[in-house]
Parts: sequence; C-alpha cells; structure tokens
Amino acid sequence: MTRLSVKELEDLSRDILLRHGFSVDHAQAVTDTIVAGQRDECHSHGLYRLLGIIETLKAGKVIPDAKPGIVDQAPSIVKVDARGGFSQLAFDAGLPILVQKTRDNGIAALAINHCVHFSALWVEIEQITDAGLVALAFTPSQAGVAPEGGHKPVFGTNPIAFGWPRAGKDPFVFDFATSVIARGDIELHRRAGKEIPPGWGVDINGQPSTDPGAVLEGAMRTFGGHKGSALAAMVELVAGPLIGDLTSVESLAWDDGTKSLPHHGELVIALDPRRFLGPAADQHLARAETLFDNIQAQGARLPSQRRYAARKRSLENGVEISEALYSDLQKLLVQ
Ligand code: NDP
Ligand code: PYC
Repeated sequence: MTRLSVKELEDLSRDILLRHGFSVDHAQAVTDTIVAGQRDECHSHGLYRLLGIIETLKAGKVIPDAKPGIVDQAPSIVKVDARGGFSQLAFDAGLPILVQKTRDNGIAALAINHCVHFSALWVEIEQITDAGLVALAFTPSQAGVAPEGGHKPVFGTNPIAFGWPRAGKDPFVFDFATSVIARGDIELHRRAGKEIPPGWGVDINGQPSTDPGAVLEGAMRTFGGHKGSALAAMVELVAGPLIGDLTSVESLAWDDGTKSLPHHGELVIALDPRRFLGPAADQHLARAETLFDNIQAQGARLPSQRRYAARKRSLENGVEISEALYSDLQKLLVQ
C-alpha cells in the first residue's frame, strides 16, 4: 500500500486532470469530489474514478472545458445545463441559487441536465446541510440493474441521498444505490480478482453469479427486492423525464459501447426547516435530536458515522491506496 496525505491526493488528482486537458475549474471541482470520496473511505467513488474519467475523456464522452449555463426556470426551480461536462461544476453553479430559492420559498429544486456523472451524492448533500437546509438528491446512471422479477438491465444503480442539518454536529446523511451495491464496488472486486457475494447479480443468461465480470455484463439486482425496484423506477422518473433528461437505458445507448461514465441528469431538492416551522423551529429540531439519540442509545449507528470517523483519520494520518492503483495513476501523469 502507498500512504498519501490528503494534500498529496489533491495534487495528484488535479495534476492528472490538468495534464489531460480539463479546465482549471473542472479539474478543481472534480478533484474536490474525488478527494472527499477517498478521504471518507468511500472507495467505490474515490481516487480510482480518475481511471474512468480519463477513459471517458479519451472516448470523447465528456467536454473538459464545458461552461455550465444557468436557467432560472421558476420561482422554486433552477436548471443548470452542464453542456456535456462533469456534474460538479454545474452543481457549484446552481448551489447558491438553490439555497436562495429555498430560503425564499421553503422548498426549491435544482435540475442538472446533460452532465457526465460519476460521484457519490453525499458530497453535494453536505454542502446543502452546511447551509442549514434539508436535502434530497437523485440520479439515474446507465442501465445495468434488472427490475425485481426480471433479469435484463433497465435501471442504473440510481442512488438516493438525504441530508438533515444538525446544529454543532455532523449532519445526518444517508446515500445509497438502489442496487444491492454500487457498480463501482463490483468493478473494484474485478480489479482485485475477487469474487462478489451471492445475491449481487446475474450473468447474461439470468443465472445468479459471483463473477464480477459476468454480473457487469449481465445485470445487478436491486436492494430489498420489489421495494428497491420501485425506488429505482422513481429515480428514473424524477431525474429523467421530469427534468427532460435521459433514463438509464437511454444513457446506455448514448454511451454507444464506449463504457464511459454515464451522461444524464440529476435532481436535487432542498427544504428550509425555518420556513416550514417559523418561531417553533428550534423546538422541533430538538425533537429530531431525540430521534437520533433513540437510534444510538441501543448501539445502532447513524448512516455516515463510519464516513465521518474515516474523514478524521484520513485528515490526521493520510490515506492508503493499493500499489496497483497508485501505479495506474502515476502512468496517467505521463501518458
Ligand atoms: P453503502 O451500502 O456502502 O452505504 C449506504 C449508506 O448506508 C451510507 O450512508 C452508509 O453510511 C450507510 N450504512 C451502511 N451501513 C450502515 C449501518 N450498519 N448502519 C447505518 N448506516 C449504514 O452504499 P452504496 O454501495 O449503495 O453506494 C455507495 C456510494 O455510491 C453512494 O455514495 C452513492 O451516491 C454512490 N453511487 C453513485 C452513483 C451515481 O450514479 N453517481 C450510482 C450508485 C452509487 P457510511 O458511509 O457511514 O457507511
Ligand atoms: O458505482 O454504481 C456506481 C456508479 C454509477 C455511476 C457512478 N457510480
């Protein structure tokens, strides 16, 4: 393993992206997301994503200097056209407007269109909870997940993320794929030559398989059977047709066999507790704390607690990455 400080991670990521022609703004925005993923030990969305990012660039499936365009769609809706660039810069452009609209109206939405998306959603959710707002985010990806009862890909891994701000504490955040696991984790198993656990997916003939390559070619399963399947369909609808963007099947067709990172849209919703509650806000937000206390009092942990602990460790001691990944990343600095 190779140990790197968070600052070294950041420099490595930015240098690779700049060397391959990303604009300074994109290189920094993408780096911020990748470093956050690695720092919080979300390995499926950390440094290894740089490999897919450069492959996507070489395949001509991302615009490295795209300038997002903002559309003030309605009093509570801002749309940002990423114009074929990575989603991060579009999110950064839309965030201040989303926050202002949410403060003005109590609830508002940001729709990001025509973006290339590779990231964990909590990175965005935390920026909204930092503003004292409740947040939800949804995005499809590329079809690779079968509906419950079927075995052909219709959905992407379609994550759902939620965040709740907490005064003086890390926010309550959960963020998960509606598939059993993120696709990135299956790709990491394939890179490491490891089998995946039973139940994650089926091969191209619809037979259960523990071979990561076979499941990536076949179909992943949704989590929680029909419940995950319905949630995956909801994500397709609200972050696809509702915002005028691609479903995961359409995104796969757009990919045209290049195996690039997915191109589609994202829907982010924010709610302002203070607008909902007025002068009673503090009283009701304190009741939320009771809920969290009741969860933790019985030894259960809150989602993101593992991540926050990893963050603290990484900021103090740096992060470890495998020699194989480090070597692949070093090659990107010269190729
Ligand atoms: P995980 O199953 O690893 O984790 C899901 C969530 O559950 C996390 O918030 C996690 O917190 C929490 N959690 C896990 N175990 C427990 C527990 N025992 N008690 C309480 N909470 C728990 O996530 P996935 O593999 O489904 O997704 C990983 C990432 O992949 C997400 O960030 C998602 O946004 C991203 N993704 C992105 C996609 C895209 O298209 N852009 C597509 C699919 C996934 P903690 O982190 O602290 O463990
Ligand atoms: O890990 O499933 C995943 C994923 C898809 C797009 C970005 N991440």
